[in-house]
Amino acid sequence: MVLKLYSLALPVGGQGIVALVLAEKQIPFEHIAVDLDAQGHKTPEFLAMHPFGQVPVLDDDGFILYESRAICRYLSEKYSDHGTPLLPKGLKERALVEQAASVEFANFHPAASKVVREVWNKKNSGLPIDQAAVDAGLQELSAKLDVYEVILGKQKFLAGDSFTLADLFHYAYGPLLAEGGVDLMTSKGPNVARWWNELLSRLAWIKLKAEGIKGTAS
Ligand SMILES: N[C@@H](CCC(=O)N[C@@H](CS)C(=O)NCC(=O)O)C(=O)O
Repeated sequence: MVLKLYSLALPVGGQGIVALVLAEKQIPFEHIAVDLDAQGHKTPEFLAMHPFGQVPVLDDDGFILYESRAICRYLSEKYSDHGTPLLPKGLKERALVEQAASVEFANFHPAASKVVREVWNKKNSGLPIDQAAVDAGLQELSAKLDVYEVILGKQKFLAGDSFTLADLFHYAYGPLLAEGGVDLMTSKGPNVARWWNELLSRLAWIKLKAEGIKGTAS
């Protein structure tokens, strides 16, 4: 049976990275749009799949998986021979991807999400922006990107010289910074800018941004 992805159609946050893995790997899937405004993620049926009532959720022939990064890892393993390789097979190479993925989750994501909550979520909902929270988030993110600048001065991507899942996880919140008027990803330093521009120019991402999340199963 074809994979089913329950999510918003907008390729942002967790559903953005899951949809990007599906696109990079050219995996056919059915998209089931969940209407958060109508509380579609809080129905008993949905909560039976995801006890926290969030999107995205993957249904692989009855195997239900939630948490976007876990879904990305699952798909990258299951479809390791399809499309773009995202997880190296060697023990040490894989460990370096997990190291960089942990850095994204423990360092980049918490800092970026503080900024995105203000400049993207609140802005789009018409809520007042807390400038002190923006400034604190920017200071934290800027310090994290200083370290990225050093790492990316020595290698092309975060886990070495190939694009991997560790880089891909940054599409969850990274693009929302610029959409919220924050240019840190390209103004911080030449190495971060080169890496980020390379990520933004990947064809799978450009297509996903232009078209939104659309099922590809015929
Ligand atoms: N850590 C989760 C975060 C999921 C998440 O925050 N999803 C948002 C939409 S992008 C959501 O469902 N929000 C509604 C809610 O939390 O009630 C993941 O990566 O899958």
